[in-house]
Amino acid sequence: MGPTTAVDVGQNPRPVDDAAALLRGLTVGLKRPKSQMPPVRCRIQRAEEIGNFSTGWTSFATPMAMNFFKSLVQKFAGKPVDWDELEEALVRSDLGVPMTLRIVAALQDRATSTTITANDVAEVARDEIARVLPIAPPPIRPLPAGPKVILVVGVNGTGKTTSTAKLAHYFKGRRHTVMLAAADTFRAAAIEQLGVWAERIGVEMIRGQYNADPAALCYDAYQAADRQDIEFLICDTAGRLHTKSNLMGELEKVKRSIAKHDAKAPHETLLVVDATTGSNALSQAREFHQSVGLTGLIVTKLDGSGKGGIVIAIQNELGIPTRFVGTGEKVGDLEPFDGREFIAKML
Ligand SMILES: Nc1nc2c(ncn2[C@@H]2O[C@H](COP(=O)(O)OP(=O)(O)OP(=O)(O)O)[C@@H](O)[C@H]2O)c(=O)[nH]1
Ligand SMILES: [Mg+2]
Repeated sequence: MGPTTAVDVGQNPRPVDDAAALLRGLTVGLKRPKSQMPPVRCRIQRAEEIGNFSTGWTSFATPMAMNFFKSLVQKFAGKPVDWDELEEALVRSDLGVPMTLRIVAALQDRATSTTITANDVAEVARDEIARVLPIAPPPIRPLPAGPKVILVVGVNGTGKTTSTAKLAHYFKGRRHTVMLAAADTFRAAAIEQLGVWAERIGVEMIRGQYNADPAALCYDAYQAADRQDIEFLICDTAGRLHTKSNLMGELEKVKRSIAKHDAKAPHETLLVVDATTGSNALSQAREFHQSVGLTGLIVTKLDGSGKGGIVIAIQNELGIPTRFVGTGEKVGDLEPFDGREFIAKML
């Protein structure tokens, strides 16, 4: 691979805390200008008044999405809350401006004659989010013939390699055959990292030379998987900044080379986003989707972040469903996404 195709392994993009910037333009979409909104103040109840909405998903070290509402409650407990504060809290939870506007507008409809309680906020938010999130996105099943190819993409350090290994473990645990392709050829350590996982999980990994062309490697990996009647070929790729067009072009080339074997391959292109990067994940999803056409997300690091709003923002604004969530560093810390459980946990 020549220098023109070198993969950028610069620092992870810093999470852009642009909530404040977003808020400046927030009132634009409200049904009524704030000056005409009812003088009713939003009284958020204490946590103990709200009850426990948590169900299932016990594997989270921190009950991640509960934090969304808990922090809202803790912030405003026992004092009146105004619309500005409520909007800000919603935007800061990474739900995105359109979703925030939707929730606030629905609350406005209730606010004409009564005091809004925390229960109203929870109920309205739950209803509006439920309208957006699919309950269960389509499961990933093997094809009748030929390997199903899953291309794992994303910016640096989001958890691609770990998620590739977790997926292999997940499918193997369901008695499927799996092969890995170490298509992050830019760093020798990346090939080794996936190699260690492959050995631990007990799946074959196709590797190339350090600096080999990832498109050629994926092409070869498909042939190997097809020859061995493997059901799932999972390709780990190098981290790349979504803003660098040459790096996105390299990914398009990987897709084209796999499609030479099967026009529908890769059958899944999953973007790995780190939940802690907040709204930056939305722009990553937008750029990757435009370039390579995503079929879903793997949202990682939900265990420690206390944030999950990005799942909703990306579904709402880009229509890309979350397929799996990463809930820790261990190989078993991956779960298929379930919208109903997610909402139950969030509110
Ligand atoms: N807590 C937590 N850590 C995770 C999760 N997924 C990945 N990590 C950690 O995140 C770090 C980066 O993971 P990698 O899988 O190497 O990330 P990557 O996207 O392949 O990184 P590059 O190849 O350098 O772009 C590692 O320390 C992982 O253990 C998760 O769901 N929860
Ligand atoms: Mg990696």
